[in-house]
Amino acid sequence: APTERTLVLVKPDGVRRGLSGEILRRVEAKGYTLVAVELRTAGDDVLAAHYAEHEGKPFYAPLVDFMKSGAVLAVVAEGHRVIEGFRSLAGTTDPTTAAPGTIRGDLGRDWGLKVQQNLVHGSDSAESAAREIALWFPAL
Ligand code: DAT
Ligand code: MG
Repeated sequence: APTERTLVLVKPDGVRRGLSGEILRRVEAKGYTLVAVELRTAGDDVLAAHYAEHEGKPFYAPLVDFMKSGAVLAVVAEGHRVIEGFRSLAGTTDPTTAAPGTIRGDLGRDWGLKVQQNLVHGSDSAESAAREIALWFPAL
């Protein structure tokens, strides 16, 4: 089967809390390969494109502000069914109810803010992964 790729972001809360290594450890421990890893500060252009599906939602502006609040670790991970597999490792969106054993369930915190600071992003489909990888890593 052709190998699949996904875009993972360690969000600014994860980088700030020193969890980048722990998150990458879980990705690698699952057997996925790291294809690209880059620490960077995201600008409005990249974030507007990345979160285009959420434009107009009440959490959109706080989400973009949060994503600009510090460095983001952008990662391309590769492996069989890695798109689904990383979503499973990450857990559901809300860290309070995300299952224990997942990144968000074990490590995420709900601060009662306007946006969920849930440590990671993972592409949600093959189409999203292709679009997001091209956006964050145009050279790949
Ligand atoms: P996911 O990151 O699980 O794919 P999403 O794509 O629906 O979730 O939303 C993108 C991000 O926006 C999410 O990680 C956190 C924030 N968010 C989503 N829904 C929210 C809500 N109802 N209230 C606050 N923040 C939310
Ligand atoms: Mg999403």
